[in-house]
Amino acid sequence: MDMQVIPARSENYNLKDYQKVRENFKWDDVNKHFAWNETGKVNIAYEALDRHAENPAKKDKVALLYSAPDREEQLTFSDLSKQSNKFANVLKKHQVNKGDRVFLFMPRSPEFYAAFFGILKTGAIAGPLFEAFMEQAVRDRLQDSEASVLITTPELIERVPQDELPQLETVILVGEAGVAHTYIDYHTEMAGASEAFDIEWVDLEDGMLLHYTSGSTGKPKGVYHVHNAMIQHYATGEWVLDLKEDDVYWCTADPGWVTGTSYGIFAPWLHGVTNVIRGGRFTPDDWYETLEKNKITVWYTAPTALRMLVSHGEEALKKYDLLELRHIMSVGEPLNPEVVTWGLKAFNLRIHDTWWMTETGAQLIVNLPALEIRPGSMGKPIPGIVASIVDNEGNELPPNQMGNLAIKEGWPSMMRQIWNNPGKYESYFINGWYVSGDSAYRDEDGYFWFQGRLDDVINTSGERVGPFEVESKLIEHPAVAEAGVIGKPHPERGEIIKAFISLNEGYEKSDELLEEIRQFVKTGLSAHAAPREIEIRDSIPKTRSGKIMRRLLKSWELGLPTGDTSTLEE
Ligand code: 6R9
Repeated sequence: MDMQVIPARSENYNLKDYQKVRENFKWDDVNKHFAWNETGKVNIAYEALDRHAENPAKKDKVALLYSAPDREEQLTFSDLSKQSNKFANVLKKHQVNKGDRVFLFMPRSPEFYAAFFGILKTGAIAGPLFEAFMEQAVRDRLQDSEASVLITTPELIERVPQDELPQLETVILVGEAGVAHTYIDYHTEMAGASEAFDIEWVDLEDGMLLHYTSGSTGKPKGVYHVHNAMIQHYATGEWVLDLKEDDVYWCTADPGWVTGTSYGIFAPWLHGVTNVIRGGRFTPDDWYETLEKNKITVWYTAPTALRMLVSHGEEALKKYDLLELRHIMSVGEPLNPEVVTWGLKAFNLRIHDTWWMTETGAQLIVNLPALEIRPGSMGKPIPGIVASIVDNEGNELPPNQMGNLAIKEGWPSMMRQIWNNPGKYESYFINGWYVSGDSAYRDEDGYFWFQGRLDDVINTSGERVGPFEVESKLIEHPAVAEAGVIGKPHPERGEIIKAFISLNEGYEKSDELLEEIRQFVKTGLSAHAAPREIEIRDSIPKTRSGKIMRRLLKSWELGLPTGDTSTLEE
């Protein structure tokens, strides 16, 4: 087969000799980059902020370069270190202790990042939530985690059903200074708080982060990460993000998603690099403007965004001067080979695909600057990671055979628990392998090729949506009797959400009703979980044990053979 190959970058990279590095690599070698290696005292907030704030050569460097349509702000490492100290003091005043869950439900803003690190400095566990979440999504996560403190805004507080959250003791509102009469006001509290804080030293295996993510069954699960993950955030920051002292880095992901924490917060700041934070939703021109205005050098984004830029056309791009941009990466869904080819032409740069998951905490299979790219492939495992394709019993399969993409258990940033659900956690592991739920194959040269999800999880514009959550919301609507939800392939968004429903007695099909049902999910759960297409059927296919046969719905939708339907209910 004639395969297109994009040669490795010619600069002198640390990982030039990939195979040699892989063979000699030990995770312990990364430890020497951290203060705790000498002091024995651990806290990721110290390594990412305070260490730089204590360094005379670093303290006045811009850490956070914030730009939103209505606000521009720069915070140095020293500023951010002090702001987060203040917030840690605010939390202490409200009795927050190590291990408590403190949630953030607010847009990206300087206050978000100060609060986030303030939480970590108390030894508490931070839980960032997407600002797009509606009441039910917020309730499920705050209930499951038993969060005792929530930081949110006057606009979003309406979506927090406080009477159903008995364990939620404290709500802090970030709005106009002083307006939060009946709540604790962020700005008032911060004004009265000290800039000095005795950071809580923790163990590498102590918790720091809870990210909720969707599976194919049940409610979203709380993926629990510990401070030890910093080892891998740091290492991949060097190898994959290719961060250098003078870089201006931009990760477009929201911190409600794991990419927005591991790579929107930790990796750049562990390296002491200037990090651009851009709030709000953006049009293609906003992307280009942000890149140009901030002279961004390293950019981590997602296929959906890149596909939007492709369809926006090359003329638009010509208006901008993006000569500073030197390194681009992508994550979240398959990166189409055409987009990689477009990137070469449009930016004269390679776009480096990276594969990982909320559960894995950091990148695992990637295209390193030092390796040639085979467009369409996710690349190869980073040093320290053993990846393979296994069958359902956990036996390795030979090259070019499709199977479960699996990782040998025990890398630094691996999740340590599913919150309150040990059984779920155990179910990820078979025969020493972490089984990802993705199907893939590996070619003879060790490149991995993504094929699809093996479960029913939907990936729409890079966001994981659990069909069960959407189905549950749909059947709360009085007109809906049953619902089955699938991902339907879509050229720009990867997949869109399609719902099949049956109606209760007394309801007639109409466009108004369908729109009402769509809005019901949108305002009850979240905009990205609302089905773009709804189809009414007399009944929804189920197994004899009552499980919705999404696989069958999908085959119908795509006009594919329906396969084994022996368990289908009459
Ligand atoms: C970081 C993140 C994980 C799922 C994963 C897979 C899909 C992620 C991908 C990719 C193809 C890539 N995915 N990266 N598919 N190529 N480079 O995305 O975490 O939100 O938990 O999603 O996303 O299906 O299993 P998360």
